Amino acid sequence: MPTDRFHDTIAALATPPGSSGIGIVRLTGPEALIIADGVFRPASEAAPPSRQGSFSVRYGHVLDGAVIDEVLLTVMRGPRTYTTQDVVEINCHGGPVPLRRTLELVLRRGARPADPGEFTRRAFRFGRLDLAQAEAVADLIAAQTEASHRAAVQGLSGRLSERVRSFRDRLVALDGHVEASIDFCEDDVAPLSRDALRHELTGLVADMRALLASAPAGRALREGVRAVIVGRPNVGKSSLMNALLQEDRVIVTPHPGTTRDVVEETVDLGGFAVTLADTAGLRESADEVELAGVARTRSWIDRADLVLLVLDGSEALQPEDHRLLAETPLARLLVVVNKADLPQRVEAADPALPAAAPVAHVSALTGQGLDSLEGTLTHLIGNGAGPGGEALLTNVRHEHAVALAAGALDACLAKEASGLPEEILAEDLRTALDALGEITGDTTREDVIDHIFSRFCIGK
Ligand SMILES: Nc1nc2c(ncn2[C@@H]2O[C@H](COP(=O)(O)OP(=O)(O)OP(=O)(O)O)[C@@H](O)[C@H]2O)c(=O)[nH]1
Ligand SMILES: [Mg+2]
Repeated sequence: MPTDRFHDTIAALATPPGSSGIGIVRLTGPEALIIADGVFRPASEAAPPSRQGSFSVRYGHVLDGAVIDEVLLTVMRGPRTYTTQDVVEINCHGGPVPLRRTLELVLRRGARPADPGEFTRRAFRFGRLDLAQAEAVADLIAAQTEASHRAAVQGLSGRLSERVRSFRDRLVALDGHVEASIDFCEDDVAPLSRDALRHELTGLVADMRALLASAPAGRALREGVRAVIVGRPNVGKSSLMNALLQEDRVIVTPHPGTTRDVVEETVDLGGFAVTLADTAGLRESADEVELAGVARTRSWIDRADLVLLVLDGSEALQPEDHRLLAETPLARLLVVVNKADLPQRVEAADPALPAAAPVAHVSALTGQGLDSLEGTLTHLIGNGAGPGGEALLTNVRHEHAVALAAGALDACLAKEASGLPEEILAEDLRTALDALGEITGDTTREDVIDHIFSRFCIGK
């Protein structure tokens, strides 16, 4: 997209088509105020839009010979606007006819129809948002769940961009020192000792890897997490489900085989949207209905992000327990030893429990140990990172770029260790810089930027 396109005036509907209380025609660009003057007549003796104060609203009419609509018109003067250019928003009645005719009128007066995401693209082009923040705007609009909404707000806050920029600043400084060792003409930057260079590189890689470690938490925030509760009959799976949901959602009875079908419910655990699935107890000899439930449970285990394998701590482990312990992939396994309120036959250090999987001792009946179980769960989901505070990688494109940068610095360290000259090291530093610039948009190719903005709706 040629950049001079950003210096003409664009207009679009900022609200969805159809009928609504109000609908907004939005304009931005150098001619926005002049065009507004031509279509809007303020009520009483008020000044026309071009002489209206910034961030003020006027009541009046949109006219095309005759009155098209009774509206409120807001003027926002650049540079402190969304696009950094003058912005005019006309709040029309939200019917298709007044909106269409108002839009047609401003187009006739010299505005051109905005491309999808062009308002935000201007915000990016003129430095009000970086690319990561612009992507977060699209994510915010597309967010369907509380969790994905939270991830988008996080991105929009610019915390990730700040973190990435601090990496870039350190790399630029490092590159300056390395260049100085190559070319002594630079008089204001001192070359760095190899020790200091190694130290700074190692620190940078560690910080980048720490950010990369937040990617699972970012993904979990954006997409939510599926946790399946499995175990043999009567161990207290449904009781655990109810305890985690804090409501009597599923039926609990003293009879094995109570739950016949999978029951799903989403709960907020430590800021993550966790979809819990209570399943039918797994055992070999069972009736036809139960067997069908068992088959479904197995497919749930295959698709879950986490498997909560419930054992009855008041009984010795049985062949079904052993089989489940052996069958569940360790990386996704959390062992829950239930009925901690009863005398225990399964101890914390029971050799049958896999040493590499976390084990929680709880009582679904009394609530004992549930807080600690929730803590373990959110820790597992977020890989140690959580939705608050720190910057998170919530976007695969960003994750890929940080991994590329960290990889380049690893390569740089390896070359340094084998005594290669600064000229060679500088190449890796520049690869890392370019990779990081992909996130904020400093080095992103125009076609990639086009693709990112093509996902936006018109009017944003
Ligand atoms: N003492 C004690 N009893 C419990 C606890 N958790 C569950 N129970 C009891 O164990 C029995 C079975 O509980 P459920 O939650 O229905 O067990 P389930 O694993 O869902 O059983 P199925 O659906 O048949 O596979 C019920 O009588 C519960 O009250 C616990 O922590 N302590
Ligand atoms: Mg049950």
